[in-house]
Amino acid sequence: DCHRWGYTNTNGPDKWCKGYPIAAEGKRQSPIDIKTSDVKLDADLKENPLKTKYKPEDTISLVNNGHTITCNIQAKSTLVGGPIKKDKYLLGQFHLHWGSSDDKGSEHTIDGKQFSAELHLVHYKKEYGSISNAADKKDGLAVLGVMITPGSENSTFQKIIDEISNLKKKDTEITVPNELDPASLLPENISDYWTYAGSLTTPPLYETVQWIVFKNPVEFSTEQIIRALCIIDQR
Ligand code: SG7
Ligand code: ZN
Repeated sequence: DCHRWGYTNTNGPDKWCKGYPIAAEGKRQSPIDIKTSDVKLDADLKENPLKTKYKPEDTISLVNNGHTITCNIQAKSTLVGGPIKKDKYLLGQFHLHWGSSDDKGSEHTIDGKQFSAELHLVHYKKEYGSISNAADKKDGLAVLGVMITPGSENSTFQKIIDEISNLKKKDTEITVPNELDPASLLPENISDYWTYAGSLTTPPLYETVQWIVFKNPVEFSTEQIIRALCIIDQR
């Protein structure tokens, strides 16, 4: 069944809960609309700030799973603090969600506003060893969500765009030697974020994700957003 879900009218997000019992009964399903007038300030988060220690990667692996292109990396970068407190989480992969135009695409919305695209940097708790092993553990994952707005070209994302013509077929994977610094995908001021306990946004929709959605967006060029679209139709 995993192969049948998608983003069309007949197999889109509102139909996923059928095959995935967690979503059907879930109490903490993602994505959500973040209502800025309802959020509460948590003083503990200020005392123990979120910290990324991101390191450049030299080899990346790109996978087309039929839903998006995921960039798997060698988990040298770490995330601590903020809602995950003293635990150490490692950055295992990142991927993007997009839409059919500049005003559609992000999964989370902020006061109802949707952004052009949304970048997810997926971290897993170190002791679980991998994303796949952590994915069904209660405290397994922490995902950073970055809103993408149209603007100047992002040179790090461009390194991925340059490879995607080799990924047109579903279930293809390529490994490329490529110097890539994930820190350049983060917005300014990472201490400005909203956080909540949620889920994977795609099947199997496990409720194991601590979401950290940044207030400040990052710019990609419209051309870059469109190029991603040409490979996989997520509309
Ligand atoms: C994308 O989003 C892929 C998935 C990812 C999923 O479809 O990047 O990764 C793999 C290995 O297929 O699932 C467990 C996982 O990372 C959901 O991720 S998300 O909740 O951050 N959107
Ligand atoms: Zn995602």
